[in-house]
Amino acid sequence: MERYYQPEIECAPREEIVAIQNEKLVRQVRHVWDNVPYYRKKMEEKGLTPDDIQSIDDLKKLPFLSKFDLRDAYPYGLLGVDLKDCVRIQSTSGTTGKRVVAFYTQHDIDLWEECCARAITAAGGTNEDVCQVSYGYGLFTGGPGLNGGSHKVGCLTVPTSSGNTDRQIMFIMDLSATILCCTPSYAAYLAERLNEMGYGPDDIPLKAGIFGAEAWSEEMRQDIQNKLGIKAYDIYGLTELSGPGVSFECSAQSGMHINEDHFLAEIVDPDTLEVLPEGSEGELVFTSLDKEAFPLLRYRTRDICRLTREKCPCGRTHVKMAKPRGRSDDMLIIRGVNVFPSQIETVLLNLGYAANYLIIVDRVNNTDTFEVQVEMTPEMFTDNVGEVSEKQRQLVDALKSMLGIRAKVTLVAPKTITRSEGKAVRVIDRRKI
Ligand code: DLL
Repeated sequence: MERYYQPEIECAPREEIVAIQNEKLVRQVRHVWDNVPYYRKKMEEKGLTPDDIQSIDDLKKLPFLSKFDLRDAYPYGLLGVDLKDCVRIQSTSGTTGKRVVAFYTQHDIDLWEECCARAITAAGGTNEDVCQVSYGYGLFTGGPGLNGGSHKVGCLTVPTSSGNTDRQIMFIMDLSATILCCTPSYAAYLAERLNEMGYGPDDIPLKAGIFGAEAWSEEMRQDIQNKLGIKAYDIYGLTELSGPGVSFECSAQSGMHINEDHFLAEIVDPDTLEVLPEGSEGELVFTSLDKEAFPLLRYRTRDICRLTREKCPCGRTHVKMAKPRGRSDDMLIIRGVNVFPSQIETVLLNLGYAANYLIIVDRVNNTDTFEVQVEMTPEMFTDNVGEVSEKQRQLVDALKSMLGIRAKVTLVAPKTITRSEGKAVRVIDRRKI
């Protein structure tokens, strides 16, 4: 049976959702105009006033915001309320330049946690569940967001945060945790450890996982589901818009419903910025319709994906986004060819490897070098040189047919590639060092 946290809005007829969006957009543009001089200036430069925005059809007139603006306006330049009305900040784990700092009023926290509660309920969560939150707590939004959502649903919340894998497993087994929230790469690691400790899918009390914060393939979903004996649900979000819960999967597991009463989505061509028709692949752009403290309009996420309004069997009416292929900035350009790490993951899992790999790119004599280190599973580990080179050849061919370019494949012994407890680091690009 499909469960909903707020059925009246999650399953509302399309006209009702559009009416809510129209009303909220007009109000939000006025709020930003009145309170965020940085964005008001951008509107003025385009000759716009709030009166030009009467409905969501006018959205395309508004200027975009990008990560560049966030850095430019750091830390307070995009704040929409007095600092005394803010109750929290969260921040990204950005490795280059300034971190993004997002601000929240109590109202913003409530709506964020509600979005996470919708995701947990869609994964079957009720007040009878034990929900272990193994996303990091602190500045990262994963832990605090799912923690708040879990409280709202009434689950017994186990705030383990990330890391200390043996303790995670102790709590899962001793408290009979039924829902696990963490990154997919950490879920894969927990599954590996549980299996090594002799727990098969039927011994593990978990029934659902809510995994996101990084790109993961359909093959990885199957692998985690089989090893943990659960149904694995994708969840998406970003700090700039609140955190996890901007969109989430339902039982159909075929794309994530965007919480359209709070976030208006567009797909644009990343080069021309032209809005693309439904179904096209492009950059995801979001407008937050009712956030007070950090009200971003037309924010360019750099995530590449597509939207679909096909009717969903779960009964929800909100638009769905496909799994993002990864950020446009995760995309590697190797010898002129676009390569997403998630494509490599697909190849590996299809050939029976686990998602333990590292991509190393460099430039030697003006030519890109491209190496993929792949960890053998214990079952395939062998000292037989002939067998190893046969496996390598098979991988080189499979990668070539997926990507169109040749990689050097190095097979490494089990357990030699560092496991991730949060977002996995899969790429070393020495060209940038
Ligand atoms: O990763 C928020 C989050 C926490 C989402 C927990 C889901 C679960 P940031 O650290 O700001 O926020 O990173 C946001 O991560 O723009 C995407 O590129 C990527 N991302 C997030 N969820 C997914 C997903 C959190 N389900 C950036 N699939 C986003 C693919 C994802 N990429």
